[in-house]
Amino acid sequence: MPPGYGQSPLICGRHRLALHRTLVMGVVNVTPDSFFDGGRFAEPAAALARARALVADGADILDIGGESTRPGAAPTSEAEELARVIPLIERLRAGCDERGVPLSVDTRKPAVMHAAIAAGATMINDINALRAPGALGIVADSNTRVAVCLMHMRGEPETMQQGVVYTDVVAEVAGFLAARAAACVAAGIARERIVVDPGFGFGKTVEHNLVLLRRLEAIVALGYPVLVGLSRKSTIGALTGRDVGERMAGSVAAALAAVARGATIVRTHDVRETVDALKVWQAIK
Ligand code: HH2
Repeated sequence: MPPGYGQSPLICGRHRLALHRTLVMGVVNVTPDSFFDGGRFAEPAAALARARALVADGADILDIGGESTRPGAAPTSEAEELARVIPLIERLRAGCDERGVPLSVDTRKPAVMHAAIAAGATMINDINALRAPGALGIVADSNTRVAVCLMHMRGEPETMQQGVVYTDVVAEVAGFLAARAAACVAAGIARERIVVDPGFGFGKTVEHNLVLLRRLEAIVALGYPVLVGLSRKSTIGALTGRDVGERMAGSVAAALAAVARGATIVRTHDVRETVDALKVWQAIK
């Protein structure tokens, strides 16, 4: 592990996020079709209330998404995604952001990244790791020095679970993330602005996800803070036999296993329960 890992805070626009304790990223999906919360917070008032509730529950970051990327999901148009997320970011900026909770936007579209930064988002969470033409430049050029989460995904959401084969999933994911982080640094994005994520469930079988989780240290060894998103995903369903609405306990267990292996940011729908679990974890540690 490089010297100083975990010491320097994550630069997230005007925020500096200390990484000596695990951070919890609360998910707000302003979509009709997300696999867990789709349709529940699609109306502006419901999304705003949800975001405020997650902050009250202890979220360190809010991740706002306007496109479902669950397996099989059809793409959302740029205009639709902008209409879903930008007004919410503008409304939240005045409330949550002033209280020190950075706003992240979960998007792979450069135009949404650009508009979200202008509206006050200070983190870009891109399941496509800034591979879309123009995406790298938007993050690199942002005067506000937004943070970026680079996630590994094999294929596209619509087809990514079909015929997935890796020779060595851990080596391939780590190699991809190292290359994308290097591309960011070469474009002028400081290391302290970069987070990496193995992308659980994105073009991976249950076994791939388990191997990645078991050997998460290989991703941590890249020297960037590691974000994990296992919340309510189908791997938890496969292990517990539970429907999506009943996967909270399994998700918290998986989050703790990831934290034990060095993850520093946990992306979750269940902020209150995850925060409690981490408090207990931290006290014992
Ligand atoms: N998972 C989802 C979406 N965005 N971003 C990162 N960095 N890591 C993840 O694991 C991740 C992510 C999928 O979850 P969700 O947003 O709840 O569902 P949907 O894509 O259906 O909106």
